[in-house]
Parts: sequence; structure tokens; C-alpha cells
Amino acid sequence: CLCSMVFTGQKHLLDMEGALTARDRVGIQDFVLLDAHTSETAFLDNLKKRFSENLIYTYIGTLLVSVNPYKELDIYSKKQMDIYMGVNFFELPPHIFALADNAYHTMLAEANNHFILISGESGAGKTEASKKILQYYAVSCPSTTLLDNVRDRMLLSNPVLEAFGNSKTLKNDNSSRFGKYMDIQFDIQGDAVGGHILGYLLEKSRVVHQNHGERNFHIFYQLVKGGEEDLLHQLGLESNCQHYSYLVQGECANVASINDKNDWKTVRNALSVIDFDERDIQDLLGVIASVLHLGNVQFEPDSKGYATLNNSAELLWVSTLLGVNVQVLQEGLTSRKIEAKTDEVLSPFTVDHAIYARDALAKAIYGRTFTWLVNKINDSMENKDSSRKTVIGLLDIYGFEVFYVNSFEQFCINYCNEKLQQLFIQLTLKSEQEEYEAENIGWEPVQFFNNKIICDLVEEKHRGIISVLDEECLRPGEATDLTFLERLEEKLDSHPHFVTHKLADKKTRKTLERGNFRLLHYAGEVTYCVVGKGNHGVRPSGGVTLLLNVASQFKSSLLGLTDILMSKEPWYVRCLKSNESQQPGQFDDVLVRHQVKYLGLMEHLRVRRAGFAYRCRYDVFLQRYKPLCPATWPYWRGVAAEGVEVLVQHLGYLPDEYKMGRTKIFIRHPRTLFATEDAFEVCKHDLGKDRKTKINQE
Ligand code: AD9
Ligand code: MG
Repeated sequence: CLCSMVFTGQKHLLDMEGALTARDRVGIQDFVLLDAHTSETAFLDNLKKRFSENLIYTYIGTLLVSVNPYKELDIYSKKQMDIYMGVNFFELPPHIFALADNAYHTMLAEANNHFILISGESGAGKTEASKKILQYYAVSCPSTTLLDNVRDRMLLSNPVLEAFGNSKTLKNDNSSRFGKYMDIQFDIQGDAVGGHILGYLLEKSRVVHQNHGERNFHIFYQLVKGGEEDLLHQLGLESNCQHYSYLVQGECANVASINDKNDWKTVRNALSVIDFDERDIQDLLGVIASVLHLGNVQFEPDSKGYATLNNSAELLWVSTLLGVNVQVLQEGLTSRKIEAKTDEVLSPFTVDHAIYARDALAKAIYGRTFTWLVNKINDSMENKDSSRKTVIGLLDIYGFEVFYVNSFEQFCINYCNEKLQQLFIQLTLKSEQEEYEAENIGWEPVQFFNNKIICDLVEEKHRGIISVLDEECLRPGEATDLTFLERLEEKLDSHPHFVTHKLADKKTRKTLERGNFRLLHYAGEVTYCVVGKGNHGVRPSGGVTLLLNVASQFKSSLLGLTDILMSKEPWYVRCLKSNESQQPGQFDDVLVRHQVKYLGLMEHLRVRRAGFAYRCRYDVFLQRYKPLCPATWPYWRGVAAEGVEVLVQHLGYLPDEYKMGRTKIFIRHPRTLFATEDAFEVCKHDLGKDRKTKINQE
């Protein structure tokens, strides 16, 4: 009986192989099944072949590679979700739902926490992938009416956060300008019962400045274009974006792929569902409108060159909407209070200073509103039931980006991507190989580029860029953009991933202006501008107290995030951008090859192919599967490793399918384990029947 059960498993395995061969015309769905010596070119050919058939997903073992199609595909319906529900990873074509489903079922079976790391450069499809996963959990997991509210809120948190935290950039019409980590909580039955979001460093500078071809955050355009007449009237707003200086710098208030009016309706409706009462919504929109009015406040010099206001109507709106005394506001924007002994003296600003103060206020208002919004959404998704829950964390951050001018924001975003790449390396390439070594499993080490050297360059104590930035920020008055750069040059002069005009060789020097530094990131070179006007440099002039600790706080929050992730079981989605122009169906070979390279996909494949998909301690493995073999059932009295050897021999494992380590058994392919699992399920059922019959007989 047992033999036939195992045979059934193996037959099923053969069916799968057959199906794979038939699918060959559209490429191989798991790179592990490509020829043993797969070249980068063969890897790309496979991706391209599948992409041309609208097959955007491919596995490397359990890692999912996704190529952005830039067009709607009919593969995310409820029907599709049902197909993937509860089905083993390799039994159906690769899909984001398969990964979501397997993470979910593993979480339930093992009662532990998981996370899905979605990475890739700006525009590669991370946010879309994370939305599909959330939809899958909200729609497919078992439901009770009571929980429907929580699920609706989880789903509707997306359009709200995107409205306030995403914007059009040159890379992506819906680019995330904040990092988002969301825990989806499940109860013991597997119901999605709550959620919690952690937000990371919002790109606040966008509120007051946008590069050509870019926009401010979506919400501003949605409100101005879609807001009802009465509402705009109450907020003192015109229904024309051209009227607002914070909305027109990029000269692209209208974007073909975005329907701001419709999005406004979605957001407005979502706010109501997520527990925002009318008062909250009024306040929220009042703050947003106040930022637009603030941007229109202009100054001109008086006879002494000091700033005076030239449009008090706009200031009046700001004061009304924020509930702040107009006199106090005006003083705050045009002067600084100096406390001298018992007196307070107002020191007037120049026009440049006043503009700086105005913009700083706008950024602060928007930043705090965003934090408030995240907290409010968290309140509405909170599950107050104290019973045991497990979570699946979804990480969707801003992707690696390189612009013509790169400033503090790009520095933080790209550093964040370095950290996640480092985490990926640690959890896959490095720890995997270390474990084989520790377990004495014969192993040909795979070489890979470890980007730890770049993470250290940014974050090392005393010597790293962030430390130097902090030190310089603590020397107000003495430090300038250029002294910051000089300090970096002193500390990092021979670092292989750091270059400046002064440190560069003759050839590179021609490509580097003074006042910039270049980092050789894992994903490519980026030149950062240090000398900035306002806040547009890595160390903005005039903004030194403002920036103090922003970078170190970001660093600590990323370290905190790494800890959160390290305590959970990982799943990976690696998103690839198919072309730079956001065109449907275009596959740019050079661009995709570059991403395959820097994401380390070939190395991952090599480790995967030569490695083992599953491992388990001998005692745990034996305890679970011992009913499958007469010699180990009901007890094995010897050493666990020997019991496992007897067991797998009985199940007919071939020598190449597994290896016996020091403390664990390693199984090469998940299919072998699935066959064993299938046999175990049948056996459990039979054992249950036997027990019932016995009880009845007694
Ligand atoms: V950024 O780092 O936030 O700038 P993402 O998040 O990686 O970036 P996003 O998910 O926003 O990229 O995808 C960019 C655009 O590609 C989307 O707005 C869609 O138009 C398009 N896209 C991405 N994934 C898919 C998909 N699976 N199907 C169809 C997609 N279109
Ligand atoms: Mg995104």
C-alpha cells in the first residue's frame, strides 16, 4: 500500500515533467530546469521567449522573477486566485498567487512568521506585485462577515497611501516615494484578521520642488482637478493646477496614464471606508490645501533687502485652514526669533531665507500629515483580539534610481536598496553555502559579488558617509557643502566604490564635476550632488540643522527593518523592468541583462541548481514521516539519522535526490518532498480509519 502511494507521487511527478516538455515552446518555467551550464544569454532568451507570450513570471526554485509587461494581463481574476489556492508550487505555471499561496500555507502549517521581499529598480513592478499579493489574501482566504470590514480597509489603504505617497517621476508614472512594510495578520484558522504598516522616509522635498517631467504627490492634482465645487470653495482653491506654483514646476500636471478625477473619487470613497469621519477628511484636505496656498506665498525685498509678503490673501487662507494666528505665521516666515538675556529680538530674513522657511514649513506639514495618515490607517486595520496570530510581511520600497541630478533622497533610496540586496545575499547565497559547509555536504562554492563593502561605505561608524554627514551637521557656521566633501575625501580616499573629481583618474575626472561624489553601487554608478541649492544636495546648504540626523535616523530605521525581516521566513520576488519608456510588450535586452546581472540572479540559480530546496533536522523529519515505513513505525529505537536513511530507502529516494548532512537531511527538489507529503496525507487518512474501526470493534 505504501509503495503504491509513493508510486502515485512519482507518477504525478512524471506527468509534470511531460507537461514541462510540452511547454518548452514558451520557455522553461523554472530556470533550475534549464541546462546545467546555463549561460546568461540562455537565461535571457528564456525570459524573452516567455515575455513575448505574456508569461511574465518564471521561477528560480522558489524565487519568483517577474518582468513588467506594461499592459493589463487577464491573469489576476478571482477565478485565477481559486486555481492557485492550496496547490503546490510547481504544479501550475509560475504566478505571484502561487508564491503568496505557498507562503500562506507554510505559515499555517509551521505556525511561524514569513515575509515577502519584493525588489527591483524603479518602475520594475514592486508595488503592483505587492497589491496583487494583498488582494490574494484579502479575497481568497477564508472569510467571516465580521472580518470583511478589516479586509476592505486593508485593500483600500492602498489607493489612499498611493495618493499621498506616490508621484510621477521620470522613471515611473506611479513611483513610490516612501518605503512600505505591511504585516498582514492571520488567525489560527488562516483568516486575514488585521494589518499594520510601517512607513519609511517619505521624499518630502517633492512637496516644494519637482524636476522637469515630474509631479508633486498625486493627491494635490486629484483634489484640484476632481474636488467638488463646494469643497474647493471652502478650501479657497481654484480648479486649475496652473494656479499653484508647487504643482507646475515639472510642467506636466496632466499625465496620459493617470486619471486624477477618477482617482479622486476612489480616494474619497476609500477614506470613508477606512474609518475617517467627515471631520477627519475636512481637516486632512484643509492641510493639503494649506500647502498649496503656502506655495503661492511670495516675498519681495524691502528697502533694506529684507523679505516682505506680497500676497497676504494666500497667507490668510493658510492661517484659516491651519487654525494659526496670521500674525504669528507671517512673523515666522519672515524672521527668526533670537533670545538675548531677558529680551526676544526678531531678526529679519532675506527673501531667500523666507522662501526657505516657507518651503520647510510646507514639507514639515506634509510629512507630519503623512505620518498621521499611516497611524490612522493602522488604527482602522488593527485587530484587537489578543489570540495568537501569525503574519506575512510585505515589503515594497522605492526602487534603485538614477537621475540626471541625484540628491539626498536618491542617496537614501539607493542605500536602502543596497541594504535589501545585502539581506538577500545573507539569506540566500551566503547562509546557504555556509550551511552546506557546516553540515559537511560536498559543495563547489559559487562566487558572487557581496555588496557589504558598499553598505559599510555608507553606514560604518566614524568613517561611513552618514557619520561624516552627521559630524558636519554638528558644526553649523563652520561646515559647508565643500568641507563635507573634503572630509569624505580624507576618510575614503582609497575606497574602491567612492570617487570624486579630486580622487578620480584622468579619464574618470572628465565625467565628474567638482562638488559631486560618485558611488559605485551594486546596481550601477550614481553621481550625487553635494553642492545644492536649497535642499537639493546631499548636504543642503542652509538646511544643516534640518538635516541633522535624518540620515542616521533612516539608517537606524533600516537596521530595525532588517531585524524584523531576519526574524521571519523569507520569500522573494525579483522584479525586472522590461524597458525604460514604459511601453507595453517591449523587451530591452541590454536593460534586462543589466538587472539580471546586478540582482545576482545567475549566482542564485547556480546555488539553487547545485543546492537543495529543502532541509530538515533528522529527528523532526523522522517524527513526521515514520508512519510511511514499517521499520520506523510506530517507533525507531536507534539514531535518528539512521532511521531517516532506512525511511528514505524504503520510499525509493534516488541517491542524487538527497544528501545526509551532520544534523539534517537535504532534499534536492521540492517535488521529492511533495510526493512524500502526498503519501503522508493518504497514510494519515488510513491510520485515522484504522483507529476508528478498532474503537468500533472494541
Ligand atoms: V518604484 O520603485 O515605486 O518607482 P515599482 O513599484 O517597482 O516602481 P510599479 O509597481 O509602480 O513599479 O510599476 C510601474 C508600472 O508598471 C505600473 O504602474 C503598471 O503600469 C506597470 N506594471 C507593473 N507591474 C505590472 C503587471 N504585473 N501587470 C501590468 C504592470 N502592468
Ligand atoms: Mg512602487
